[in-house]
Amino acid sequence: MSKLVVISNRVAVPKARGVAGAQGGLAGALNSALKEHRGIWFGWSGEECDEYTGSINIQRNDGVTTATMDLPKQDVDEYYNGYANSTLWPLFHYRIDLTEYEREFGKGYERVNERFAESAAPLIEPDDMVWVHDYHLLPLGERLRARGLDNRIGFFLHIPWPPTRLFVSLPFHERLVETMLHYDVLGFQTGEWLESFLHYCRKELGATVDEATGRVEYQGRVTYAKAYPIGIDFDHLTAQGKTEEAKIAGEKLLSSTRDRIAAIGVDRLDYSKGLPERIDGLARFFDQNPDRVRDLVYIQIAPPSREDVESYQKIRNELEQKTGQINGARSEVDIVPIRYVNRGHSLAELCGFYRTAKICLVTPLRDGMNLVAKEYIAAQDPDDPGVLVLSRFAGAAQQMQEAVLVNPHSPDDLSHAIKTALDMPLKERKRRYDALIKTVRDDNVQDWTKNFADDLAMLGKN
Ligand code: ADQ
Repeated sequence: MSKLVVISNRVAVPKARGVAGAQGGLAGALNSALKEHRGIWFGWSGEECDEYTGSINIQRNDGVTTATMDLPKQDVDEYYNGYANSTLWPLFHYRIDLTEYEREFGKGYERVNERFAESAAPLIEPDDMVWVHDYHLLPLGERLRARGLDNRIGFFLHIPWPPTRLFVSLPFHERLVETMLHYDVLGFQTGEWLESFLHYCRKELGATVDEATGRVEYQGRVTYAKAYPIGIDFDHLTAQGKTEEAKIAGEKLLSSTRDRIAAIGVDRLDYSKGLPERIDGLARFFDQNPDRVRDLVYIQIAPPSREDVESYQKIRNELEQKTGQINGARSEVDIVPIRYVNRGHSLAELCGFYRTAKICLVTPLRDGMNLVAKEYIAAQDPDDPGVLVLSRFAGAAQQMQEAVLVNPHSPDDLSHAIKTALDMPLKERKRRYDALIKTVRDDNVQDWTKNFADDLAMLGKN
């Protein structure tokens, strides 16, 4: 019987939900997928070793088999902190100004992808389906093919695909995309990123592209590219929202905000999430509505991430400074307008916070999808739902048009959206919630997995 082999940079076991959350949406989504399919999840352990040995550590946890390998420090510096997080991540989030084009990073990236292929190949049997995840492993499919694997191999990109004009600034961009065309199925979060990818294939590679079906033919191989918007594990989240832990967290927030409305933001501390811009928007709101400092308290939950990368240290400092400035200018003895919490929380606690907060600000400058937007809606009380303020530039905005949509670069737009949310009558809150909950509940992570796996099974053998 064939099995599913999932390969991603990191592996997170189901129990470590708090940790998984801090690592990003990928972990939470895959836990559900792996429980459903008899499968193996392979990736880097997160540990550094003195020398690469190729040995892997296999564990069985809660119905999921995980296999991990350690990487030497040079690999972590060049592949993970380097090419993945200092080159591809900023470039794919349209931040060409932050993108570092170091030759050594590229070499490390190729070397580690080869190590992934070498260690994963023995785990893969002839009929298995292989599902590779995210920007760390774009060339892995080609590396596995070079080892003689003709399995169905699919790839899903969790982050945006940039417009061709930005992408061509990457040295060896053709080579990178050529390696991707060794996958059978390529998944993107939204039609927008898919369109950019197909445009690149046609314009820069001269591939034969059928936009209607996503069929890309290049050098005798066929790949199908399609959009699969990721969702949340709705049932799991709803269950977490009913726990005692969620109740206590919600009550704690409520009692500490007293008669003020709580607005919340929950983001990894990342420049793509538009955090300083959000604080500017709040400052503008308080400037334009000085009498409302007593109405609103904003809670920003932002666990640090990728702290070895310089641009992440900068964003942390910038956020701390901005929060300090606005609190310095606006606080009263009994009032602090912004609370900044620099750590992770369990999903149950987050659910409690989401339900208590009457406004959620999800305002990334660019985001593949953004699961916080969906989690917030899922956690609401249907009889008294809160308001989601959502960036137009998050992938989630394509499915969530009934949110209050904003341009996160504009402090005036943000200020206006906050005011709209604060003053929104119950009837309109309910109307918007009823539309939003539908997509959050129906287009969930189980569907996402099934859609991708079904397509891989069906389209993969070409
Ligand atoms: P991320 O950039 O990490 O994921 P997102 O989709 O918002 O972004 O997922 C974050 C996850 O981390 C959420 O599930 C959230 O609950 C959790 N989280 C955030 N702060 C937390 C905290 N303080 N404590 C605990 N958990 C916390 C990438 C892409 C996204 C895409 C996902 C999934 O960048 O665009 O939506 O993958 O594909």
